[in-house]
Amino acid sequence: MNNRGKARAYGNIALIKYWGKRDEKLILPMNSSLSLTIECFYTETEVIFSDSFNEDYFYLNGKLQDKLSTRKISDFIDLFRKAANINMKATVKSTNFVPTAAGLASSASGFAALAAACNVASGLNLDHRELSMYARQGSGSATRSIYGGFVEWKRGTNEKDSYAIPIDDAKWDIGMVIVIINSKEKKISSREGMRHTVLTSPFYKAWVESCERDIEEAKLAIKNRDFESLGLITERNGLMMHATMLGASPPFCYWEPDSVLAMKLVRELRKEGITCYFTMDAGPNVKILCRLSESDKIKNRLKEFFREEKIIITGPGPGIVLL
Ligand code: FM0
Repeated sequence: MNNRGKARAYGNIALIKYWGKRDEKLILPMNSSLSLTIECFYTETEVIFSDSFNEDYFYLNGKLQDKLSTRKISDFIDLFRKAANINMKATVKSTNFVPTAAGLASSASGFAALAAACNVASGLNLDHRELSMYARQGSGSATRSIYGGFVEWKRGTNEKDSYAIPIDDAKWDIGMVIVIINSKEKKISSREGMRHTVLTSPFYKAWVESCERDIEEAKLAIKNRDFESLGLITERNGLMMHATMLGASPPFCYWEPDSVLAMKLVRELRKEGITCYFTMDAGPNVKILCRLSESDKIKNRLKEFFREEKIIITGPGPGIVLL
């Protein structure tokens, strides 16, 4: 046992979304999802186990965190402590590396980095597949951040076969342009939003069925390097996820007027021959799947309406890195 581990994990953006759990404790999803790991945003986390600690300490960006957020980290580390028979408390130091002024935060890179660091510190030495199942229990989207490029998180049939697998390294002129749109409204967490949707939206069943089709078509498009098909599937899948929320009771919506503006601009760019497609998650930001070689052109158009520092270009990111 090392007692210490440090790792980096990158964020990911889902093209086929995870939206809804069939088991809230084990974080088992209703449907399989597919994402692109991105290099512009990552988390570095160090975990140290020691007999000299009286409790768990969690530092985020250099600041000691309160009881509530430390509790979430403690519960997650308990999974490793239990499996490796460790009784020691831990100190966790985590840093988010985010493009300036972005306001992006990610539980995906956070829990993937924490899982990878715990894996080393606990001496468990799990392989990537097992590690993705541990990360899953911190946050669903973290399952996919274990790997780079295009990644599938398999729905599975039980807690032992719901894990991520790498699909393709995405090194074929794939990129994203992220438009940061500030929201004045209080955010509904994805955890809360998806729970409410599963419970109340009559569109939910149709969503899960559509995902079955979308994920197969998306994987085929990646295999054939058919970027246009992949983009169209991405766009319709994202829109359908947001439609489930509009059908919830009471309904809710993450879009801001500027989100709609960015989405319209993507459709205009497409008419002009630039292949790019939008998707949105549990917030107002718009993520544009594009050819990395065309990302500057896309940024230039967006600059007519959005401040330059709010437009971030990124290529595909790698899987977890041990530090
Ligand atoms: O990433 O309740 O992982 O597939 O980003 O922690 O399991 O924060 F658009 C929404 C991510 C959801 C789609 O949810 O939820 C996606 C979303 P948790 P997450």
